[in-house]
Amino acid sequence: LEAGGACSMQVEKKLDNLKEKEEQSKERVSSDTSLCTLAFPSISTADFQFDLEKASEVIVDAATDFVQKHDNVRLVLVDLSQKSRILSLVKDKAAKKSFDSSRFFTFVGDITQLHSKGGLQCNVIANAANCVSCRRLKPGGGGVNAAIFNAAGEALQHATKECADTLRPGNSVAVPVPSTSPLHQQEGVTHVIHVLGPNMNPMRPDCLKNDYTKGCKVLHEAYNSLFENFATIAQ
Ligand code: AR6
Repeated sequence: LEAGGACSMQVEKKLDNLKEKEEQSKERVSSDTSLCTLAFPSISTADFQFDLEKASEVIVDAATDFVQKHDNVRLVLVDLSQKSRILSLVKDKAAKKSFDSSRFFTFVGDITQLHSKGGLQCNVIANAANCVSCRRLKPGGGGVNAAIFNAAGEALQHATKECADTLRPGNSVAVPVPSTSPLHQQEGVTHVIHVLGPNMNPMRPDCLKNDYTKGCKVLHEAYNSLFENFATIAQ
């Protein structure tokens, strides 16, 4: 009986330690507001059906390269679920590289509610853009594009139209979020960067038909373009 009691005490202590560590990491993440932060979804890996393993390599290469070259910025890969496979692949691959993990990390949450629900302040968020008709930037579609346009309201549609109408795969465009937008007011997001990644879904335009040599090149270009646009905003 006594041994059992000691055992459950040990388990409780371990749980307390874990909770404490979780709280500390949340505090570290939310308090570090001196760094300009970009939150981005995994481009092309849901509706556009890009291979997750290959995408995770591109993300880790592009992101670690970027944070090593730029001071005072943070990159955060976001997905909706704790069980997200792309988040765990990226976390595992990033852990094998030696770099400052407070400047590139993963986070579970809705990219449109990171501050209000997650306690994570991000100045800039990226959108996996909906260009399914003629590469034209527009609201709707599904996934993260619909979520961002819904959260930002009409103001973002108008602002997007002023900056660009179309986008080619591998490119991105930065759009200032008007101060009237709820995304600006409630979440503190000043810019949305629309990114168009490579498409492997035969039901969508410009399908690369499993050509991963071209696909990885275009995905790399998409992340480089996204990060360069972010660097300009962060300056
Ligand atoms: N917050 C964070 N991550 C999200 C959210 C959200 N609210 N919603 C989705 N994700 P996808 P794609 C993650 O399909 O593959 C769209 O319909 C999701 O789990 O949005 O580049 C557009 O209209 C995944 O990890 O983008 C385009 O036409 C990631 O965001 C087309 O799909 C990207 O998923 C682009 O396809």
